[in-house]
Amino acid sequence: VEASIPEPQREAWKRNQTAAFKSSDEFEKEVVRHVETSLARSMFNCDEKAAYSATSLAFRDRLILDWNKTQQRQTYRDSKRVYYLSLEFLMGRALDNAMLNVGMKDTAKAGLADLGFRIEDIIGQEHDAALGNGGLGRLAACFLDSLASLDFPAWGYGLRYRYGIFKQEIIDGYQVEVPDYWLDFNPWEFPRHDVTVDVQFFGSVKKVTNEEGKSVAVWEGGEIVVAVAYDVPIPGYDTPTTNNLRLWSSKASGGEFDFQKFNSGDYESSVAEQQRAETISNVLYPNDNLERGKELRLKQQYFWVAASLYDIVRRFKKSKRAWREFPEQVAIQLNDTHPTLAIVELQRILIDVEGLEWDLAWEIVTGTSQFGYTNHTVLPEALEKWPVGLVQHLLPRHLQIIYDINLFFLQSVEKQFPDDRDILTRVSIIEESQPKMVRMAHLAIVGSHKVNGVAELHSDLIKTTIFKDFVEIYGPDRFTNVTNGITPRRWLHQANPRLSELIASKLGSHEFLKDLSQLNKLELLVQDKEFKKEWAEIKFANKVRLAKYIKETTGVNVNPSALFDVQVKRIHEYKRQQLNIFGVIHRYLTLKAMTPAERKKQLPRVSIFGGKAAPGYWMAKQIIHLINAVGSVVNNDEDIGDLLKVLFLEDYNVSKAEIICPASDISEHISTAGTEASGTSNMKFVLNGGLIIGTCDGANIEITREVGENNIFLFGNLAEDVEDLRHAHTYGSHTIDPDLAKVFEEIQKGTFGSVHDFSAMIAAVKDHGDYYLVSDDFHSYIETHKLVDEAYRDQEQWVVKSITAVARMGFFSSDRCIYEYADGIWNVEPLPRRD
Ligand code: GPV
Repeated sequence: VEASIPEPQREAWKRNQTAAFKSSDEFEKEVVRHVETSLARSMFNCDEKAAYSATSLAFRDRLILDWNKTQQRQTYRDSKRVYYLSLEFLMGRALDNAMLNVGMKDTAKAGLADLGFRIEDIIGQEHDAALGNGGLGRLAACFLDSLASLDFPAWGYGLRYRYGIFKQEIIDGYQVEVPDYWLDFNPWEFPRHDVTVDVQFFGSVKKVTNEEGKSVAVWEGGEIVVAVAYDVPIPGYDTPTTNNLRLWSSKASGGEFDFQKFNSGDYESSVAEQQRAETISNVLYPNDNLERGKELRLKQQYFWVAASLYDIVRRFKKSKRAWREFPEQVAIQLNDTHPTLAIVELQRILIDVEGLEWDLAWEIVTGTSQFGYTNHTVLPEALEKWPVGLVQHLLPRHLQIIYDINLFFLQSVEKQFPDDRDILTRVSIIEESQPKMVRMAHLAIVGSHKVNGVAELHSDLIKTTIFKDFVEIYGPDRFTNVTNGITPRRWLHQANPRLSELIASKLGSHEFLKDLSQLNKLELLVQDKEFKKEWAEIKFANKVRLAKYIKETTGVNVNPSALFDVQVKRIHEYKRQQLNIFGVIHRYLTLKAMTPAERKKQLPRVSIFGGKAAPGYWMAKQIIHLINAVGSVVNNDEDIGDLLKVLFLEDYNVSKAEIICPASDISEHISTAGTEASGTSNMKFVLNGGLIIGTCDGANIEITREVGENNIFLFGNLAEDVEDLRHAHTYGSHTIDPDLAKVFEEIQKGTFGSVHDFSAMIAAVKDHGDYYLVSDDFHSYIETHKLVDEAYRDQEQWVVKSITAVARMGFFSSDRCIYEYADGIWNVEPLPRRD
């Protein structure tokens, strides 16, 4: 590449190469330069926001230098790349992460102090990048961190939503949604106005005969929306590798058509067209584990998939390789079924644009290590289906291709199972319902070479329930498991710096942050008095920090010596925050029934909740209301005092999780067995020295295997018994647990206000079959909480449990996940810098 540039010019470029800052002096210079030029301010009006902006720009400049070199290296080496397609990337804040990953936080701290700022205040200025709902989006963010940290040539592709997940306010105990407009100043993105893709919608398909006498499909008419790339640098930890997250933004194609309208005085409608185009990337759909089948959502999906594939193909074509080599150069991971149209779009490009024959094209599309599909749920309401009519209208050519894919697929199934008519109906990509629907999961399985679940139980469940027929058809090898993980950089080093430093001091280095299995050496120290003392002190300090935050945001005083019991995650009936709050009410009633002398012997508890409800999920909103209603009674009851406090923390997000996770003693992961695919916050809490109370569900099972049964509190019915229990509720006699019945009576007395509001929650258990088994698990839940209390009284032993559990968490690093995907699904190698 270099050889094409004449020597003298090359010299001039080299002489003037931008250098990254190395000292705090150089860093300060950069900050001041950005304050004075990029921000047009000065010493006299540089507030914390401006200092944040300038600091971020200084770091962004640094990242871009590494980013350029990484991209050059990847292009030059022309090795296989991974493309992670996700509609959600829940990144949180970038500055602290960038400083830690490039190893310059101390430098920045000194520099900022010199200029009169405290680094924590500056970090706190940043608005979270909240382009995701919950676990699925955060998993994508952890994977990007691991991919870069392990030097994999990898790109993330997503949408640049103008509005991320809404901001939650609690008003009179109810959730109120406020738009999250986060783009007014975002120093972390690079607009690439020169990187655009035209994306077509609507129109019709014509069959024409080409010069070679072949009949080909031409998709014509409709409208064009332009995708503009915005690039976000993703720094790896302790490596110069800096990967790219490319987010697409939609804008109108200002073509001749617009001008005609404009000239003919139709200004308003040409503006309206522009606005319509821009709505595509306007807003993140705020549903977690739920698909509502909105047309705009399908538009988002195709817009993002078409732009990303065009980009991927464009990059591949630069290498001048034959199409057959595409699966050797490109691995595409589908984060749930949202990007499934990529399979159809690639087939369309190959046959309609590149002129390949169907069979050859389909061989490439389904090639080994081409598409992988990750499933994240078995809940039927979350499985995507699109009405055939809608797909026909929006993407007429794609519907034809889907029908052809289905035809060939069903023909082969028919050959394989000639005596089984029903299997065809069951596995068809088209559901013969009224209206007919396209089943995206079926399309994803047929088009991918590997399908994975996200924890062992979940991966077994998909093979035996929702995708059973496909195991018969393709054999068990198409299905695999990759248990989720989390990045220890953000979730230990960044969120809990003191614990990270203590561990580093004992292990002799920070290497464990890149090889988390090294934590196991901590087990040798569980009897070290001094170490245990420091360990406990750090947990206490983290609880003090959270108590301070609680005081500031809710006005409630909590005692940091109390047992902190945390459940933070999206509000969902299957996650069972209702079980938790019913348990809290039971505790309250138990305390109330005691004499003051008995009460004195009880262990103080702080019950902390947080999480958003989808705006249209009425029952989830009632649960939030009940939690707040219970809090306002319990927190003001003088009989109770410090013995029980109930808090709902507003607007739970990534940056708040970084304060909450390190401060928990016990956290709740209490989904109905078989419903939570994996869960990842369970891992975050244990990695920070908290224990968990949980059901035998998702990754809880593997956490138990790793940390040992003595270091976790399990309760409740097993997944294998759920179906029978549900059946018995509906067809047998259904009796409610007596302790739970007392809780219901208390609510119905009006102790917590609005009886009317809470009646539906009670009816769901009493009258509507208790689908989530709240009553079945209640007794076991209460008994297990008693064990938690007892165990916590023995602080010495509790700390031993805490250390032991952390020491055994190495498996849950997202680095381990990435190695498993790279090996078993993508067939890609890392590309470290050769110095
Ligand atoms: I489907 N998940 C999510 O956050 N949103 C969704 O729409 C769907 C799944 C979650 C699962 O609920 C978690 O169990 C899992 O840990 C996470 O995806 C990552 O795999």
